[in-house]
Amino acid sequence: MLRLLVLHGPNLNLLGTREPSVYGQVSLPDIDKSITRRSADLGIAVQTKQSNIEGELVTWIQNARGHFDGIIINPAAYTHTSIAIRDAIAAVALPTVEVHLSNIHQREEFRHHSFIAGVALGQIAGFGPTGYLLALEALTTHLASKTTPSRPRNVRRKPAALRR
Ligand code: CA2
Repeated sequence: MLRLLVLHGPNLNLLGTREPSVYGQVSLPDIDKSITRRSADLGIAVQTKQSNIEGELVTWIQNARGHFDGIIINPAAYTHTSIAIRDAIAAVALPTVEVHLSNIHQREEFRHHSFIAGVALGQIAGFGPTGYLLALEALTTHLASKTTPSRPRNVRRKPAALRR
């Protein structure tokens, strides 16, 4: 069974309590519940975690090696500042999808640059909490395509005429 780690960065624990015009009214526990529900439908295992501390996120990413097949992360404000989180993702070499609730490219200039995007499989931004579900689907499809057994490369098939 595929195992995915979902990480939420600083201040995302405030979702649903402040700034609803920017980040909506859905709380983080509600987002986590919908992630868990969709994972069950997809037949995968997920663990969700939130931290306001950069080093804690770095440690969780480092420890993911050997325990998870991929990572979904909303690094929140650390997206725009954290070379440490970027380096941790590059070091564990697990396929990672970057998620943002808002479309960071339509917002203030300082949110346009992501230190994470360059080491991520892809970025999903602007779809609100649905972005996490899109990331689950994308990462599951990506990982399934990597693990589907294929024919050994140097074994020749019989010519069609000789196959029965
Ligand atoms: O759009 C996103 O998901 C962000 O990662 C959210 C971050 C922001 O710094 C990024 O540029 C884009 C901010 C998360 C703060 O969440 C709050 C939620 C409720 C109230 C206040 C902050």
